[in-house]
Amino acid sequence: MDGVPGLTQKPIKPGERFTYEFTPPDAGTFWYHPHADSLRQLGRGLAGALIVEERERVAVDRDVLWVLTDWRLTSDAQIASGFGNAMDAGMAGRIGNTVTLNGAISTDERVRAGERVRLRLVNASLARIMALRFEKHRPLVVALDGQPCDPHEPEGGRVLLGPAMRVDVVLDMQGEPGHRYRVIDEFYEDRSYWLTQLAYEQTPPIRKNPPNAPLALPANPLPQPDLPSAERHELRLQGGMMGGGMIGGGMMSGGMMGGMGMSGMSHRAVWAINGQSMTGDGHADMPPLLTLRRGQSIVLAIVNETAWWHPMHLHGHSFRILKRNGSPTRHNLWGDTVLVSPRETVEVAFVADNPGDWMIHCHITDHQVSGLMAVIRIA
Ligand SMILES: [Cu+2]
Repeated sequence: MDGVPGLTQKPIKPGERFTYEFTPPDAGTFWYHPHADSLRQLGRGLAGALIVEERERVAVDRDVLWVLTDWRLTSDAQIASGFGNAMDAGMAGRIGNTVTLNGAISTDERVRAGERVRLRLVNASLARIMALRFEKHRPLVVALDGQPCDPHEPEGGRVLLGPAMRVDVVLDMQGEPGHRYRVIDEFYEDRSYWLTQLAYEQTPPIRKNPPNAPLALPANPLPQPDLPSAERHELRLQGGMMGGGMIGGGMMSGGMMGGMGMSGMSHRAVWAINGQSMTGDGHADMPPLLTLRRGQSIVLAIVNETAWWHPMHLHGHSFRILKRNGSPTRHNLWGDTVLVSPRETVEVAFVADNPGDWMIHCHITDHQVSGLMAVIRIA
């Protein structure tokens, strides 16, 4: 049920219906969106959050969801045309000019002094990466992409969220009643803006000090990869503008260049993984980049040879985030999307326990449809 049309399931045609039936193995914050004509359908807002609750009650006063979506709007507030243009494809993707919180522009999110909130952040944008700073507050990250981690303060106090990423944070509302505190997104230099404000009610604090209850979420039943016996593979991300290594014009193997996707929208290949470019919505007839044996532990080294950020998403699995540029990560991090900075190498590990054909792709949708996508087969 984490499929891709033409690969693992048929697209749902206009007027048709399809019932998704599955038992979610893991509690956490997830989301869903189409993988057909992805750029326009997701870019026009066809996405939603999927929350799987823990069996045990989590000790917070409120559970709050913020689905954050970036839009490129015209001056009369219509969705701008020009999806899939070459500039967006080869650079940072279709970054917009308006960010909504649960579908609307927000100036105030009401909170109560003293309360402990679990805030589920979902970045449902096509391309915008976010780095959220909570003025005078100290968010603690407790889960990434639905998977619990050791509670920790994010680096620099900023919650980093690439497209498709989810971060659960715990926020103790230790501000003053009646005051407002900005939530600022400062990922892109010189283009910071405030997303909303934590707007405190006038009422006195419901408690003086943060509660003592443990912050760690109950574990999910994830299979631990066996690192000594793990099979190692490298995925080299290539292409884009300004990166050196521009692709195109016969350098790439694998064919399908500029092929028509299922949508009929043509996307030129400007990115590649290990020299292969899968474009559009993917191609059922393109051979898998990797074929893995079911049950095998896998280490994937994702090597970003480009000058751009890439949130790399694997379908059908969650992986452990092991290393960044050779240094072990802390806080026991798992995810299904890992944000890889320019020239960075990130190592992830997982057990290939879910048989089938699974996409791995950049979740900056312009990058995905113009070549930064591949199939991993688990047989
Ligand atoms: Cu990308």
